Amino acid sequence: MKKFLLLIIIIFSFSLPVNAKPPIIDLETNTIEMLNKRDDGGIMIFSVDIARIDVGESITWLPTDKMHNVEWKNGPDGAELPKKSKFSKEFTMEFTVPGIYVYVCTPHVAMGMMGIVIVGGDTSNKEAISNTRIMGKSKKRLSALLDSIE
Ligand SMILES: [Cu+2]
Repeated sequence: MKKFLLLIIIIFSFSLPVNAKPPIIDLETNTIEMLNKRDDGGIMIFSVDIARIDVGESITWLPTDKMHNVEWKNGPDGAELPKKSKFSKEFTMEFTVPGIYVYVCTPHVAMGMMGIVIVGGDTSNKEAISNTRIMGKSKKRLSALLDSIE
């Protein structure tokens, strides 16, 4: 069963745009970097596309490259979404409500700089998240990421 899932993940990774990383990543360090360029060639991009964490865990976004931030666009009902973080500053958020969250980088949203967080393995708000109002390339990227978490 695990091998089958892995195969599905691999197939979905290849169906994504060339500059997208394999989309499902378990966080080991609970940090996500804000980058001008990623190892796979993607530009203006977060180091992790889909972060999976448990309820009660935190994620820290690191300003590895400058002039990026984290702006929350959507989350599960009952979740409090903080206001956008300051440019070039570290930002930490604790996740207490399970579900899918979506965020962007304010100045680079049109270039596709966005990411999602799945808390507690709960994807029940996937449809609501797919209706998130979000600009430019980030809209397409959001659908691709959501498709990969079927
Ligand atoms: Cu940015």
